[in-house]
Amino acid sequence: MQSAIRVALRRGNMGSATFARHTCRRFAQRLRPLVLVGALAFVCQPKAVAVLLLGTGDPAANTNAPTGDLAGSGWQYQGRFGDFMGTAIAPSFFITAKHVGWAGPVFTFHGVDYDVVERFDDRWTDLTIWRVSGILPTFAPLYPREDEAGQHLVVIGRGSERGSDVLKEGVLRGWTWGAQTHLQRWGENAVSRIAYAGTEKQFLYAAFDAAGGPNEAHLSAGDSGGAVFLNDGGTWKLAGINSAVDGPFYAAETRESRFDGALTDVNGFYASNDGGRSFYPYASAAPRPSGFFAARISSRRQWIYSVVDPAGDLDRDGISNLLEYAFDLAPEQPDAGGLPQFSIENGAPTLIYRQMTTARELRYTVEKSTDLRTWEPANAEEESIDWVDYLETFKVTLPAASSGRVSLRVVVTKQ
Ligand SMILES: [Ca+2]
Ligand SMILES: [Ca+2]
Repeated sequence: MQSAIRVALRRGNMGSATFARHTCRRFAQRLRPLVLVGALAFVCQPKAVAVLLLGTGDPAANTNAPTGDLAGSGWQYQGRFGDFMGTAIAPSFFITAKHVGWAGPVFTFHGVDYDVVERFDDRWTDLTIWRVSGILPTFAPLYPREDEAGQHLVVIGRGSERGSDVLKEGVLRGWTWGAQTHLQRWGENAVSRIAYAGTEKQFLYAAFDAAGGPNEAHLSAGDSGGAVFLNDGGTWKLAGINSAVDGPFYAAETRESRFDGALTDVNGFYASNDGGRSFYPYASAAPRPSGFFAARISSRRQWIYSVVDPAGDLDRDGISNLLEYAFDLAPEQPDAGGLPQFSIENGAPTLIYRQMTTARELRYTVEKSTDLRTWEPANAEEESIDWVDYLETFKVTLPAASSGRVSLRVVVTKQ
């Protein structure tokens, strides 16, 4: 896949970049991938369990598409991928959690089996896009903005029942993970905050609050690949892929007391960073619910569009989806800046452009032409002039002797 953008011969400075700055923060929680794992994270032993509800342990609860205000909130975009789930996101693509791996030969969507034919792992997050043979009849729009915190959500997973009560000094704190029934179930929650495990690896985090409504939902092993939807001005859009939960927990300072569960308050229980050799207590003054992590779609949507339709132009601004990704632009709307900028400095033609340092699959090549028909490598001096998070800005300078008409362009090649 190759795409090129020609830069107009005009003076000007680099437009105002509108990218969000992402700050690396340490991941405070212990993450529990939503498949059962060995000592190392993401060693996959698929075992499907599901959305647990605060208000009821009824195994049949919320196992049909939601209605009323929640009608159309993502249930219609869900398919089955082995014991797990995937969400249709393009005519021949679905997205799921990377750590579930190859879960089966087909994606079953609206009762039809589609052969799974190609895999695209996200290098940075727990997302994998799979291509299927054939055309899926419908697919989910992607949530387009990084403003998810505080929003109400609908989460869908494949399911189990609530397990046994977890009590602390006689008070109900939640439930262990229960019997696995592989039923698809939906629940509700809210995005408590965005959790970061590095610049690119971002999650929507939702806490299992005791004050939540009856549909307040938590996740458990096997909900991996299920989906979180947010309502964007009346349209439900895919915002997250179920990835991990807090845990495991220890009832006492013993390895044998380990359990997994959905807890509205973890205080009084213990955590361990070394598999049960040493422990520390949860002991905050306020109730501290456990929660789940969904791989964030909005921060990876450029990559997603570059996979499912690289030559397409979603916002019809003349910039292909691949180039929107390459230059960190908004695939859904025309951008005010961020494109390569040509100028003349002290008689020397220069080009300033940005690279996504995290897009290791992209190759950026600067080319020059004197007639806009024949292009050749610029072979010019290139220096890095700025680097903020995942965006590095380069300045390419041709010798001042390059007189006459000359054009420069950046060719982006996807490997
Ligand atoms: Ca575009
Ligand atoms: Ca755009």
